[in-house]
Amino acid sequence: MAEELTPETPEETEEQAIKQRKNGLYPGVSDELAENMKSGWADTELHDLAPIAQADKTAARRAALSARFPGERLVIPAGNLKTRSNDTEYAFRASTEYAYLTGDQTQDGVLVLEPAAGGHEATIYLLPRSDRENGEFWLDGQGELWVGRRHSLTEAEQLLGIPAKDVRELADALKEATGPVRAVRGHDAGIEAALTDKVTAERDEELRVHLSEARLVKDAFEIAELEKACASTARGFEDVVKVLDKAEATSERYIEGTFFLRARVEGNDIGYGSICAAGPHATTLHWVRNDGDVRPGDLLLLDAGVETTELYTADITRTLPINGRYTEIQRKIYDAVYEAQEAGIAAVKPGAAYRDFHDAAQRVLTEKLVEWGLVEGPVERVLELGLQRRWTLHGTGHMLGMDVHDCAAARTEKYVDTTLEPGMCLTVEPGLYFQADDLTVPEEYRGIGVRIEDDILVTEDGNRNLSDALPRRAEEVEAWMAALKG
Ligand SMILES: [Mn+2]
Repeated sequence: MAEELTPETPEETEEQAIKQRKNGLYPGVSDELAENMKSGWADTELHDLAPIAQADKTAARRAALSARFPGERLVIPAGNLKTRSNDTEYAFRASTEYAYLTGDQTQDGVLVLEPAAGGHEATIYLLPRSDRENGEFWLDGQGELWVGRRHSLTEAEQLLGIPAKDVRELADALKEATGPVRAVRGHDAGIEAALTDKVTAERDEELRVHLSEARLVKDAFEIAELEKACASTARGFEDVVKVLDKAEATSERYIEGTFFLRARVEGNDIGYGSICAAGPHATTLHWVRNDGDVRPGDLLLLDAGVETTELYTADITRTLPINGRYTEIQRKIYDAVYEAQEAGIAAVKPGAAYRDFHDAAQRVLTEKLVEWGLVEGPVERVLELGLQRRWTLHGTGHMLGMDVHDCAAARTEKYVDTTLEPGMCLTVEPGLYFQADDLTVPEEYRGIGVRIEDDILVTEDGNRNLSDALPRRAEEVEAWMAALKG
């Protein structure tokens, strides 16, 4: 086998040298070293592993998927590494569909449900442990010596409760497969290439839609994960309040970095780019450059969420006075948004229309805008024409789960036109935004943006605010900040 490491032709020499350079490996391997590296390694196989905590839940999710598409082969890839620059990659994050159905997060993994008597047989295709004999262990960029130990296929089977096979055999197996196939697209170009003459965009979209709608109602494991995400996020917000003086001395980046530290220590990552918007940046809905000044007297709009190790994210916004006290005009706008959010949260209950909480919050905001003389009433006229939207800008919330904008592929009748059910989790996040250059409002309003966002679980008898560890009422925010700053 050592011969394989020895280049045979000049072209291969160059090719191999490039590959080795790309992987940061030393070119030129003697037969003696190649032989030496094959042996002297302990057997580290793990035995009798207990299944992962959500194994019974992922099995139930696969059973629901199986029942929806009888007799069809279903292919759900985890996805591959994405290049950031040259030979460096972004941190890997498994596709939501794959993680939801397997509980696994391994790059290049693929779940396949194959039609069988009584439903489907599931197989998870993974890269096995690195071979020591052929040198891939230490000469390949994805060898375990470079990227760390993987689970063996036997270990993966025990953990996930799904039979496992070598993913390098999958593309050929799919090419030879007969019968109807559907795949989740957009994650694994190699798998898609193997299926190119077997799938259609329309049928694949039906699979994607099903997996989005399946996640609308959360099971007990998912609710516990969302609780964890909210608890970690609340601690991240506390971390930020404690270092606002350091942010004042530097920039919004200090806030971003502080929150990220909490996300990485307690979870997998942030669930989306943190919006750390001080002063007039708060009026930019997706301000993620986070390179601005943090000034006492201004507001900080912080919209951020920790994603747990099992990939469930929180999505919380607080708008805080940087020096600890709201000014009169800031407080007036803040209280209006708070009142709108209260009305929105009150409208979240089983049997209510999904649109109700949005309508309730928009009505309160519109009443305030009319009352302040910023738009001419009556309120009904403003709502009908949507004139309030110059300052309310966005919808009042969305489903929350593994994706921050969860279940995004669900059909309208299953999402925005649906009625709420226990187990659904959504954000309620009204806001008011007065752009710094908005000449239609008095000068004192300009450059102020306020949003308050909480994560609300629909329960049997109403709702539960999963993010209520963080204060919302203005005077409670001020007292909380004063206590944290000591
Ligand atoms: Mn949100």
